[in-house]
Amino acid sequence: MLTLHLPVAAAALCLTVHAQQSPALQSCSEIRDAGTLHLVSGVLVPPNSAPEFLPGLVSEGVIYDNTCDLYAYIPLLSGNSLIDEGRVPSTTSPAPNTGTLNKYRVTKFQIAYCTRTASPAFGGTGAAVTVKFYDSYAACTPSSANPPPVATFALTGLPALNGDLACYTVTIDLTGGAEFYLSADGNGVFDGAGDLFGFSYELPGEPIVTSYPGGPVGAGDLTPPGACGAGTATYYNTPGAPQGTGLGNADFCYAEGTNPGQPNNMCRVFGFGLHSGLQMKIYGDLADCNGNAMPDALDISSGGSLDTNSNGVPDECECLNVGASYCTAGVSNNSCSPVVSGSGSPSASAASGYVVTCSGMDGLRPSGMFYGLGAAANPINAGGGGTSFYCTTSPRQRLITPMPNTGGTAGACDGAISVDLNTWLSTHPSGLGSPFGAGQTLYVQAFNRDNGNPSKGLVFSGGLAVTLCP
Ligand SMILES: [Ca+2]
Ligand SMILES: [Ca+2]
Ligand SMILES: [Ca+2]
Ligand SMILES: [Ca+2]
Repeated sequence: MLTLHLPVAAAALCLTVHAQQSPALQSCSEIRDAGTLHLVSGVLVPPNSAPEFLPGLVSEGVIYDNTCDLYAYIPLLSGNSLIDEGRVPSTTSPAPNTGTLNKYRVTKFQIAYCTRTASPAFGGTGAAVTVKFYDSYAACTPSSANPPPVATFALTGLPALNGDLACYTVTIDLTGGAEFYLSADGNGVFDGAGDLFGFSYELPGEPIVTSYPGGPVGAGDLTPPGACGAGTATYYNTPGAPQGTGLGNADFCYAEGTNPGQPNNMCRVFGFGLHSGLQMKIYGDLADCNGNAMPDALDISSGGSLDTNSNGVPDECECLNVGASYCTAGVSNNSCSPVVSGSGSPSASAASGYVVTCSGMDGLRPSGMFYGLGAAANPINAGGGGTSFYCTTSPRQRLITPMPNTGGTAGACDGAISVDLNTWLSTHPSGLGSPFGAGQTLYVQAFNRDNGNPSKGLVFSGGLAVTLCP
């Protein structure tokens, strides 16, 4: 048992300066990293696990870091809570704390607490910590003076020891459905009006032992020995710093509740040269591929962006040109009418990944597929009864040689051919229209032999206009 339980020297000093207001800080020399609790599944992943067990988002970044060690915690009686303040910067926040988003999708947050509960291994239930987040929080005011919390997490069964005081950090992973949104600078704009957010700790059921229950761990120190920069250790300010003092966190917090065993319903000042208040680290999803300073996930969920391929990326950021049908398909002697379609993403550089298929063809017939550089709709012997069109301008480039068999069944319309256009383009650098580039449109058409058909003994599909992605 390495955790100490001694008043820190600073707390003694505060007795002479802020005797009526200072939270009674208690020492906690060791804080154990309990790992990451994936809230949706309930799985607690120990620290330093193999990366495959902790699949973080590629775009994830720290949006708030108030973890500068004070090696102290603030005893908090059950029924009471402490509300602290901070700021996550918007795009209008002045340098060096300038954000890239005006609203953040919170994916994780890290709490730190000391507890005197016992873990299930010792016949207890583990620690309980309730955390709430507030938009536009007015510093050092009661929760009732603010809008309702934007998120509340009543965490139970958290790591504890045998009932002796033990202190932990736990990262709460919200991915998979428990994420929430926090407004940057309170309302999305740095304007001095409600620029802060609030977060509160409550430890319901924390037993009182030898005068001091557990409580949230304190953090924040702008002066030596901590000397953590305000706003640092975040994606926007000194990302490499090991820890920071939370941006916008002033040297107080608000204590509220119904348990009269400690000063309550008042702003409590820390004083004694330390800073800020309660430990908290918040991670957000920084993905903003469309550059509108709003989370892409929100763009999609709000309907502002389409995500037709359900990959979580707004479609306007992707190249989803599956091809556009145009022109008219002919009809064969067996009443077959071939149809071309594309799947994948046509690319001027990829080696594969965009397949053009012609289906509905006469079964077991020689066939072909080609492209031209312009769209057309020129009837082929319409005066003689032909129903097919040339849907591309000349010249035309054959895509499959020799003529492939359509397969399927003789007399049925179940023949089909296909070609990966990306593969063809990348292996034919001098093909018609080369060099191939993004934005270039190719016009694809297919046909099969149909002896006796007025359209030169052939039946043609309609056209497929394919615009190449990079
Ligand atoms: Ca504001
Ligand atoms: Ca504070
Ligand atoms: Ca966006
Ligand atoms: Ca998409």
